[in-house]
Amino acid sequence: MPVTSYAIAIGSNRPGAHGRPEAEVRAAVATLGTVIAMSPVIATPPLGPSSRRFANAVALLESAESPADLLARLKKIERGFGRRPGRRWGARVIDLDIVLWSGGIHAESGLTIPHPAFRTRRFVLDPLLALAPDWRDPVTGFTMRQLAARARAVDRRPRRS
Ligand code: PH2
Ligand code: MG
Ligand code: MG
Repeated sequence: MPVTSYAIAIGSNRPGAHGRPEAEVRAAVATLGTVIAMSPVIATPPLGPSSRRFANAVALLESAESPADLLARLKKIERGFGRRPGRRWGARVIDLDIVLWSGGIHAESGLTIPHPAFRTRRFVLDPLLALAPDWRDPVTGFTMRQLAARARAVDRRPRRS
């Protein structure tokens, strides 16, 4: 395959062999390969049932791997960091998700790119905004700048009880 760009979201909310979650995130990025840019590592409140805060970041990776091959390699890295299959959304040492790639829409055998849930997740959109504000989501046509602004607006909306 020709070299393509991938946006990888990295998350950790459990200490591991490298130390605190932020150190796990940085160590994971160091194993990814040709990382051409990395966002700041941010602390985020957990979305979902886990009670621990996350360290999150996004890295831009260049690779000639197919999406399926890259996914298999990311799973291997997760296992190497001590991640074990368990409760969905449980605390994890490392989570590596493919969010976007320069190949557009990809949907096959258990892997959907763009990541189906990234458009509402500020812990993905805020770091992406820092790296690739003009990258356009091939599904909605919105740029990362627009998606991040929409997600911020939703967070500001007053909640009814
Ligand atoms: N990942 C999840 C579920 N919830 N919350 C935050 N803040 N950051 C994450 O990376 C995250 C989450 C499932 O992968
Ligand atoms: Mg995830
Ligand atoms: Mg994952």
